[in-house]
Amino acid sequence: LYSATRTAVCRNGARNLPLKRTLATAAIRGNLPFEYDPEVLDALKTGKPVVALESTIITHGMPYRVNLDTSISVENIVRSTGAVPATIALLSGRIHVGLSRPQLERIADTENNKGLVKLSRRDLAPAIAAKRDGGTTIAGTMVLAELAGIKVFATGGLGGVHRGGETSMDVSADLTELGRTNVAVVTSGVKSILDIGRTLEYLETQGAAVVSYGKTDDFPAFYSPKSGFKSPWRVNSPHEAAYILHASHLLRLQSGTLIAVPIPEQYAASGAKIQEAVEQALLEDMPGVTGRDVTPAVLRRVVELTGGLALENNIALIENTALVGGQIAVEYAKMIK
Ligand code: PSU
Ligand code: MN
Repeated sequence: LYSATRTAVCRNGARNLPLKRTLATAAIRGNLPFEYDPEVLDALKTGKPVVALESTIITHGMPYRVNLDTSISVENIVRSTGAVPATIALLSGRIHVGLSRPQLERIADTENNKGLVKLSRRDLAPAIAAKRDGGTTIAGTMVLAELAGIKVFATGGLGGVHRGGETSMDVSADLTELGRTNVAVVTSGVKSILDIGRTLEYLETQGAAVVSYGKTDDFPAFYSPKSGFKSPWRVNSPHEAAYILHASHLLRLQSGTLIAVPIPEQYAASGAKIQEAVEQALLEDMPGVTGRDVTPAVLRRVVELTGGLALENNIALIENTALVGGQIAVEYAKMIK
């Protein structure tokens, strides 16, 4: 199968290189307000591995300085694997693929930059038109990564079906995005503040591949390596994961892949403690908090309740997905060469 698909790639030539096709079209000709970091642009043009990184986690997911330090450390971890990091964000309505240090500071400085928006798919066009600064969610980052020709995207936790979502209909657009955009999202699973069972059902309906990464098929729950649910698939190496992406692109699937990487084992005990805080936070009234403000508000409360422990785990799991994401991107780049 491996050599058969390789031949297919060669025979179809450019048709199997969506990257080059994308770069030759709107995104790079300037019809869209794209700004590529020079290192990222060079990597995309020459077929070097690139890993997209989201920015809602910086603008709305963590407090100032920790957010900046984490984003820098995550980029360095991606670099250590031989891949190029591309943090994606909106600055004055322009789509930035890869941020400089001052640009990272601009979106991290939530105390001074008051106009930062949380940008899911629905928000992209209005925020571009209004020339806003903002952080892209998983859904928003997937849309832009695909346009930029980036196939692998690493982050912390996927949005999902909120508890009670079957009546409130609060279901993250991250899930529908995985049904319509073929980007691999490397995460530590679904946050335990969500309804994990229904989230997995929804992903199945959307046709997204769900793959656990590691020694078991447990589907991880962000702060904890286990959620009590299983993934339909499992891989245990960057090569196997990359091969799934390769097959998915050859099939011309327009749906994505969720690679679920459990938080490292040494955090499992604290993960259980954080879970108790999650349950408490969900019981508390949060007057006036609705829609896109729900996830950040609950996460902030969990950090408060755990005296920062949740933040520590959050950093650890993102650093871990960045490492795995970089390794997968490196293997995938070899396969399509
Ligand atoms: N995980 C975190 N902090 C966050 C998020 C995830 O620890 O801020 C963000 C991600 O960007 C994810 C988004 O895509 O929350 C989901 O938000 P919503 O449920 O509103 O779609
Ligand atoms: Mn929501």
